[in-house]
Amino acid sequence: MLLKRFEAKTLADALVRVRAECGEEALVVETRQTRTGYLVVAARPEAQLPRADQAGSAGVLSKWTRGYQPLADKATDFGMPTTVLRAVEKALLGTRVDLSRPGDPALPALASRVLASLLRTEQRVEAPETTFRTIALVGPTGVGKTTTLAKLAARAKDRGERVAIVTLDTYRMAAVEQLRAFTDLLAVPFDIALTATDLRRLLQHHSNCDRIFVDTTGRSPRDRDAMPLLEGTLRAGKCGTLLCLAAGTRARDCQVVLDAFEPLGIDGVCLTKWDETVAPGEAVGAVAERGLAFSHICVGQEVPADIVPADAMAIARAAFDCEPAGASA
Ligand SMILES: Nc1nc2c(ncn2[C@@H]2O[C@H](COP(=O)(O)OP(=O)(O)O)[C@@H](O)[C@H]2O)c(=O)[nH]1
Ligand SMILES: [Mg+2]
Repeated sequence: MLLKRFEAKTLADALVRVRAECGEEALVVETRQTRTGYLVVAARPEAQLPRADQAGSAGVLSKWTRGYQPLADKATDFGMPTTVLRAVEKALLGTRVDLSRPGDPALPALASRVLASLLRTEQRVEAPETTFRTIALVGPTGVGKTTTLAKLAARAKDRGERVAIVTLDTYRMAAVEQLRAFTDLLAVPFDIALTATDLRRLLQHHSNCDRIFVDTTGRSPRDRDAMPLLEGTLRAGKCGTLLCLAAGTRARDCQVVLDAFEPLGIDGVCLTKWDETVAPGEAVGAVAERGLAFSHICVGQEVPADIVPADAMAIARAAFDCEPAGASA
């Protein structure tokens, strides 16, 4: 069960119990006064989603409850997988909202909170004190790795951090020139690493920097030989890894990309090109089903403006209300 109920004489006592059992990160879905005290419904942080590609047809074919139907329709249009929507519906049955008929005004907000509790976020990328100092951007070709790196580097510089940029992408000369022009503009050091040893040396050289961003060559997820090499290089540099995934990628293709890049150890996912799709839910669902965390959402080509840190509530609201998460985040 995704949600757990806590009852106590006072609200404070109920919240203490929530914290003790679900941890500081627990998301309170609902608070209610009862005849004997207070009831708090909270989402368990360890709640696991079923994977759509492994779930078979269980629960997929049956109808939605009448109350949930309009929300499920919106979220389906948004691309959210049925398995995720079914998990949210099941959790809502444990709350006081009335699912037997449409129109309960509390439902959209509550459904969003439940969905948000299933979406993890990775915030260390922009945290002031961080273990996340060296950050590599990986992903398929053309998804916006270099653009996202430029946005993140500019934001870090804006916060007053000392930034350096290293690229492993020497596959295309134009890619190096693209980054060089940007680093000149930002006035931050820029280096090229050809090997794992190079990368280690350069990271050592920039050890006075607060944040080092590492750009990588785009890899087709089906290029099996390339991945171990990239993995070895990034491991040598002890890099945190952000996967760039285009928000409009279809669920099946997301699975292929995630399968290919998961061995690198993905710390966070940047959903890029959110502005180019009306159905980012397939990508959102695929990432959430694996328990991976969302790091940022990229909403356009402009550097550094078109990026927002991922906000689980904003994504969930977008799914149910069809508001763009980039706008409401
Ligand atoms: N619309 C849109 N375009 C983007 C976004 N991020 C990157 N792009 C564009 O996608 C293209 C490829 O970007 P690039 O950073 O070179 O991709 P890379 O090959 O993964 O490094 C460029 O034209 C970028 O301007 C985004 O969030 N929205
Ligand atoms: Mg690039």
